[in-house]
Amino acid sequence: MKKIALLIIFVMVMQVAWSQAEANYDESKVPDFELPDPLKTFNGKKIRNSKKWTKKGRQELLDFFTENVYGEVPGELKIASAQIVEQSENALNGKAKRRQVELTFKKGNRNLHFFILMYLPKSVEKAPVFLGYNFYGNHTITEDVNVIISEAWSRDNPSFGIINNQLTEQSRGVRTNRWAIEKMIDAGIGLATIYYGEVDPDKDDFTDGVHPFFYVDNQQQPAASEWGSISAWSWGLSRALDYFETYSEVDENKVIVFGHSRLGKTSLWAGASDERFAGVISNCSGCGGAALSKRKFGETVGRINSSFPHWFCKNFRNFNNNEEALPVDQHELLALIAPRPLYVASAEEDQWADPKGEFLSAFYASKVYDLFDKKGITSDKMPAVNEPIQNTVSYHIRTGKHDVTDFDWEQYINWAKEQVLK
Ligand code: GTR
Repeated sequence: MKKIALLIIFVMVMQVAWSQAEANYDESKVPDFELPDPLKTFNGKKIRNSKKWTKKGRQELLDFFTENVYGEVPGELKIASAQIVEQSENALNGKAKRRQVELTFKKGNRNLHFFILMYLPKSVEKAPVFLGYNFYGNHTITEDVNVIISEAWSRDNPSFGIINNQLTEQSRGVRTNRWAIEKMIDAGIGLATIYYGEVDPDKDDFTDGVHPFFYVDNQQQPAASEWGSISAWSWGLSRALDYFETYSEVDENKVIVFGHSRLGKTSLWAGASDERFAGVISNCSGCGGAALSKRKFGETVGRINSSFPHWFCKNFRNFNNNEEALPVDQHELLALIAPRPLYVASAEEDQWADPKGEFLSAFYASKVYDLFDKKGITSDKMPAVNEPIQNTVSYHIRTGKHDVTDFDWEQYINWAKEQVLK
């Protein structure tokens, strides 16, 4: 038994080593590729104004990304009930209000619950918020002992004390470094966060989470054009926004959706597919997020679909090792967010996510922002590290690794004040 376990671990380690070894990190080996022009329709017609973009170009791109990349949501599922299960007027040493809201969804005999943890500035009656998922439960983002520990499945992380797929007291506060809550509150912006595993556990299993709510007959998994996990997580963010529309303490017109890494891919898709989000932040989102797929630098479409078969819809696999065949690229995902403010950020040591590809994507998306007279990224030359470019489309690359830091939040807060809240 022990030998088999060791063998399995060995094979897994080798797979990871192989997948990383295979990745290209050499700029001179980036293939020649032609990027699709977002200002041309699929049959080659030029898009000359924002009206044509919104009606034609945007719509056909949105349809393509829906059916071939992230997958469509197969139906509607509304909030069955929303309950504030815990609150305080004196959180964070009296700086903020805390609210914990449970949203419940029902269909047949199925139930789904997720909890939104909010810290809201006392100085504002109806607060703008950053809305973003966390990786290991709401209780990990703060030391606050009142934050409810999720009962949902979690990936193990022994260094955080997470074993047997369960979240416990031991992991309280282990991710405080990624959430500059006090800086947000000081700037008059709230934070709303949700544990993503409550909407859909992050594993290749379509029997749990929200997916099965829409199965017909004996369906076991979504159809090829239907939603993977990223689309399911985005769905959850939109439901949180539905809730804010009914909730007086949050300004539903000033909700900025944020996400890191796989959850940055999620925030981009949420912002692209739901135009109610007032602004979008993608932190180190990489392949299938902000990075251009056709550069094949770092993680590739084939790699991501084999390591994480549940993230995208099955149709996306048609482009495994076949990025040339993609009639779109990720700059067009970013363009779907226009004319709303967008912030793309990278980290210097996060080559797996292709910082240059993330930057160029923001640059090429800016063409669409131009149609709306909104300033994007005006040069294709990458800025120096730690020197943000802040316009309606913003970008920075900071020193350090794949992570979310105070530096990142300082930029997001600054940009939010200038571009979203004014
Ligand atoms: C990596 C994956 C990336 C990124 C990251 C994360 O293993 O290859 O695409 O999403 O996980 O979400 O932390």
